[in-house]
Amino acid sequence: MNPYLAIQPEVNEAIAAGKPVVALESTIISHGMPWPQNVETALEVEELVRAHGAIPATIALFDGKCHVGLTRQQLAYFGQAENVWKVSLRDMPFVLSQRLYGATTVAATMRIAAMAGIRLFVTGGIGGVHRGAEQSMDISADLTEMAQTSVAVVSAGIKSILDIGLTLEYLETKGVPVVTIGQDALPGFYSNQSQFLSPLRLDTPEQIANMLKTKWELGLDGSVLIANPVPVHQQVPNDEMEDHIQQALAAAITQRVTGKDITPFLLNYIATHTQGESLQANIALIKNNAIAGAKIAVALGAR
Ligand code: PSU
Ligand code: MN
Repeated sequence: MNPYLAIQPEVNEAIAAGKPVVALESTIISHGMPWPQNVETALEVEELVRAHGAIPATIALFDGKCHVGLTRQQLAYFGQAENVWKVSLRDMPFVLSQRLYGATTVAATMRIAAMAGIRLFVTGGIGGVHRGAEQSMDISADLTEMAQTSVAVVSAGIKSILDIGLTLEYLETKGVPVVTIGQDALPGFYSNQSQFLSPLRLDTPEQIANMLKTKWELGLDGSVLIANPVPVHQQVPNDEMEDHIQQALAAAITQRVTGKDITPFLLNYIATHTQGESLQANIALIKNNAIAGAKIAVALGAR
């Protein structure tokens, strides 16, 4: 047993018994959404996973360990405390050895889920290749992690604060399949459409579970990006978001925001400047992803 892992008993039993488990990240709670909606949403997401037959395991760092499965109190702490680090792979050894509080990104959550034996992970949006990356080289460690760690990721597509085309190219280079549930267009996070076709499409949780199993049985390590469109009545159309995104990107440059602070800055700027409309879409899509993810985990477990 890995000495840095602390798995909640319920989660541990489910993993040991081969029952469906869905990993959840904590950066979205601490750095991706404002309080109190962040905590309310995190609790609702856990409930939805349970209601659809799987055990939720929210992942975060504290007391020098990678915790897999949080109590309500721990979850609430991560939604309110100001001293929580945003932890991607490179930050893990520092935050653990210093015994700090760390909220895990997609990359760090995937790695810890894999250590614990969980194969499916649900989030809102992944990090990717940023606009202007040909100059800044800002490419999220989420992508390199997806290339090597065998945990499937359910997201609402690729967010248009990123360069969607370059992110798709990067995933193709790294051998990461991108499959959209139930439609031909790749969803654009806030909107159920982006300007890109999805490289792949499947329509049922069973088909997706089959594809995951086939990939991993072939010995092709790494993730699959499962794109789940936001429900149409809860989306914010792309052209409406684009203005806000442009302003957010300009503000990030003026305020000299760099490195790991860029993504939280953009998310916060957009949420503030859309009078919460984007936040409502964000909440709707993550709940929608929780349901889809639980169904895929159940189908994966039934095989
Ligand atoms: N995109 C969102 N919401 C989020 C994030 C991305 O719509 O909360 C978070 C995720 O935790 C993701 C991280 O893994 O931001 C990516 O950060 P970076 O771009 O610094 O790698
Ligand atoms: Mn970055």
